[in-house]
Formats: sequence, C-alpha cells, structure tokens
Amino acid sequence: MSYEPLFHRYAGNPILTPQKWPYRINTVFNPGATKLKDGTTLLLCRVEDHTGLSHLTVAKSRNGIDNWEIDPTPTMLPDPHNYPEEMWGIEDPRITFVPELDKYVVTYVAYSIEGPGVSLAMTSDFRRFERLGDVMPPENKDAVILPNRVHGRWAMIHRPSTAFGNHIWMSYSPDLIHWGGHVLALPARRGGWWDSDRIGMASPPIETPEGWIMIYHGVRNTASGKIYRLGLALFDRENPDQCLLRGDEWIFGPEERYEVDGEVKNVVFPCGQTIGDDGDTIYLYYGVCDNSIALATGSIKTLLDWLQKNGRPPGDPVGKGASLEA
Ligand code: BMA
Repeated sequence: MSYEPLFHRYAGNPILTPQKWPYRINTVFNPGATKLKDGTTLLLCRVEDHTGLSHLTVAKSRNGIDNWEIDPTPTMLPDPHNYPEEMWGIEDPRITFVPELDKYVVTYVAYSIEGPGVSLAMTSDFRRFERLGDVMPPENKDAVILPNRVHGRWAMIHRPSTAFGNHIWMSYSPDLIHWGGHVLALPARRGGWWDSDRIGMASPPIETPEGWIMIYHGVRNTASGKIYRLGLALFDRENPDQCLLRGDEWIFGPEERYEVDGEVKNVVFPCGQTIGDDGDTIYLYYGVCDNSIALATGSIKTLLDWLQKNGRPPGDPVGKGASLEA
C-alpha cells in the first residue's frame, strides 16, 4: 500500500448485491445515505434493471451494516411523462437533511436525451417525493446541497462538464430552483495526475469546526480504461466555495476484487455516508464497479489530521499550484 489507509473496508463487503435484491435487477450501486431520526441507516440505492436504465430504491438497516430491509418494488421510478429530463433514468442520489425545511433534499442525475443533468426532489418519508425538476442542465452531475443557507442563500456543489474540463463548482439560490453566483471550487488537475480526467464530489461534505471536508472522486484515463479513486480537500466553513487545503495523493482506490472487476472495472464511487454516535466515525457507502455496494469506515479527526499534514493551499483560481500541475 503506497498511502496511509484512512478508510477501512468492512470484512463482509460487498454489503448489498443484485443477488440479494427482492426483485430482478442487473446491478445496485452508488447509494445516497442518511441516518433517520430513530437511528436507522437509510440508503437510497441506484438500481439498474435489464433495460440498462436506473431507478432508486430504499434499503434500511438498524446498524448500517447488515440485515438490510429492501423495498420490495422500486421506491422512485423515473417519471419521463411529467419530467422528460428523466427519459433515460435517474441515477446517483445524494441526500441532505435540511433543518429549515424539516425535509430531506435529494439531488440526483436525471439522464435526459440531451445528456445527464441535476434534478432535485424533497421528501419527509422516502415514500413520496416532491420533485422540483431539472435545476442544472446537461451535462452536469455529482450534486448536493449544503444543509443550511450560506449568507442567506442555498448552496449547491455540482460538476458541469464542458470542452474545457470536468471541475467541481458551487452555485447559490434563493429558492432551490434558480441558481447563480457560480464559483469554480475545485478543478481537476492535468497531465499525469490521478485526478486529471475528471473530478466530482463523492459523498456530501462533512462539516467540522475546521471547515468542510470534501471527499471527491478523481478519474485517470489509462490505456485499459478509467480508474475511479478518492481524494480529500478542506473548504472554508463560512465561505464553503473557498478551498483551504487539497491533498496530492489519492486516499482510497480500487484494490479488492469486488472493486476491480465488475460491470465497469476499477470503480469506487461513494454518494453518501453516515456519522456514528461517537460523532467521529464515518460510515462511507460506495458503489463498486457499478455492480454492488460496499462499506468502509474512517474517522473525521484522522481525515482532518491528514489534511493538515498533507494538504496544500490552492495556488491560484484555476488550479492548485498551477506551476506544479500544468
Ligand atoms: C460516472 C457516473 C457513475 C458511475 C461511474 C463509473 O460517470 O456515471 O454513476 O459509477 O461513472 O461508470
């Protein structure tokens, strides 16, 4: 192992597989995660059926590890009749509990015939979903909103793709529907870096007294395909589009057989985490190879220590230490 192991894989991985599903599916992966008020862990899983299109289904567990109760039928199906942007399915949900609304806000990819965009829905019970529709047009993915307003406005992290790259941005809104004030928050690096092809937020950022910890996925294009790994950055608590520190090395990547080989090779892709009762333990839920769901645990304090030791401040607005990355 060439890097400090900040996350520890659960020995019983993968924890959710297509074989364990109550109805016939192809794959289950990339779940959003949250802890309900009664302490139950809820995963909103991306499920792909044999058409190749995805929907979302709830799995719940008392301890967040085993004895998952899975909805017997799809929980949230695409609704292309009312929301044409969902024509080719809905994918990769991320969940934020928003105290001001007393609701969960789910950001997800709506796969339209013009490409993937970001849609938003609100729910109290993960049974009924109130859709707000497409809030970021294609091509855009990997979105989540912060739980509280920032200087009076809602804040969303997202990842537009353009001919100039696939970078992480933050945008602001008075009403969760109209978004502006766009800021480039974290660029993909260039050249030979592990995160040079594209980056996107992984699980929602974790608020700490030192700032927001962002676990992000970074992709490298190799001769045998893309490799999805995870990196760490720290953002200012009051001004969360300002990156304070970014680590150079990836901190987690495909190593185990279930992370290396599957429907899509070499993919670890978290969309959610929960925090343990000690306030420190991170339960990171991640899709593996677009096939199954795995669990790894880490510690907020250890991630912060690692960032203080290994992170470096951004060099300029278009790339940390541009001289190093160019
Ligand atoms: C990304 C997303 C993820 C997927 C990954 C690897 O672009 O579409 O849903 O897990 O590719 O295929």
